[in-house]
Amino acid sequence: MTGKGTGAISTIEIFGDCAQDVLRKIFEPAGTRPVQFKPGDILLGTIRDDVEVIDQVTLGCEGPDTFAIHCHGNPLIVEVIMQLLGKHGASLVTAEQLLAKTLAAQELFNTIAIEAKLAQTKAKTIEGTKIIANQIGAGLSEKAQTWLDGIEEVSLDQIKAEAVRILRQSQAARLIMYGLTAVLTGPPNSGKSTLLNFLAGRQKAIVTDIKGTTRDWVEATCQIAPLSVTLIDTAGLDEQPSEPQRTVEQAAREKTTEILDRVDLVLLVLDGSGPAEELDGELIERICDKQVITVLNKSDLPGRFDAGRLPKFLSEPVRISAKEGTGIKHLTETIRQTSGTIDFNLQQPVCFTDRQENLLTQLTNTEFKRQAVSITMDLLDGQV
Ligand SMILES: Nc1nc2c(ncn2[C@@H]2O[C@H](COP(=O)(O)OP(=O)(O)OP(=O)(O)O)[C@@H](O)[C@H]2O)c(=O)[nH]1
Ligand SMILES: [Mg+2]
Repeated sequence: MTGKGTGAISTIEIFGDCAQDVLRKIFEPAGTRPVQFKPGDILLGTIRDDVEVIDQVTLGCEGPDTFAIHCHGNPLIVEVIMQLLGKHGASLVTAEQLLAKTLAAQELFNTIAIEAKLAQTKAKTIEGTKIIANQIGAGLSEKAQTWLDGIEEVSLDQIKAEAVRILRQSQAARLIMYGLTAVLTGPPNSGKSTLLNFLAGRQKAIVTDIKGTTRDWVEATCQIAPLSVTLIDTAGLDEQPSEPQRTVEQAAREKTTEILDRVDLVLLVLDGSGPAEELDGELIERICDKQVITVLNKSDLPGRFDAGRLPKFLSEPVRISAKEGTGIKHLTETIRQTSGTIDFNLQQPVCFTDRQENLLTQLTNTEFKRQAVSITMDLLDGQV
């Protein structure tokens, strides 16, 4: 139940029909009286593997089938106790599975509320936690309940249109809740690493005036409220790598293209103080169907860059100086704008799990009202 780091105490929860039988094999109470494992009792004793003492612990008897072992907080001790429990037949579940089971047993919450409580722990920003909290009594729960309550009056087309809107809103919501990943790419020496360092607020990546400084990719996180942005700085891509560097160049290129495939946003960083160079062909191919922000860097130097020569699919460039920090506000606004997260209404209904997304997608394709009712009921009360 506790984190994986070192602490004073760690807690291991054991539950299920045979929990007591397993405990009797590994827990030896202090004192001579036989133990009853009565709910409410807190027992002092040792965890033992046969005759070998693993740790002195307290055992909280939380219910007839639920117990909490409070051991010393060294992760190695926790690991040994977990293995011992496994040896005696306990199976390992994640804290999330346990929470889901506990909440479901209480029958107080609908499925969306349980999913919200689980998702809360993963949200990357405070705005993300608010979006999720808003889906419990209001938001998605309320919308689904309104569909069910008004099923006689509301048309199927209206429900489908609303489901489409919720799915659309959810794309930006997901970025706010779970974070946005952006890659810094472009020709060598354009200032990608300088920009990463500026946005991260510290010197994460090495900066030099030598082309090809960055080879391995470098990651840093920065807050561009309401977003938590993971920035990935990559090797500059050059059409003609120099001969002795070719193997390293090739490996760096492969890594960059792999990263480009999985990011939400591309920041194409170009040197605005030089002439508009020919962009790498493979790079263009990779990014042409992605969300791209063109960044013209080094605006503190006289500009010789002819933006008219840029490929047509690229948007109007944002001019910045990563070295002096000018234009950064415009850049962060453009990141919010492009990701659809600017002025995002945290109260609106959105989906935040794959299960919800699948059901809403099914809803957009449904032909009959009774099918819509069953999907909506599933949305509210289906299996977590
Ligand atoms: N004048 C000026 N120089 C800059 C600016 N941004 C970066 N530079 C300089 O440009 C050079 C290259 O900067 P880097 O950040 O290493 O460039 P990069 O794109 O990461 O280069 P590679 O890793 O080789 O692809 C360094 O000498 C920086 O100091 C800027 O806004 N203005
Ligand atoms: Mg670099």
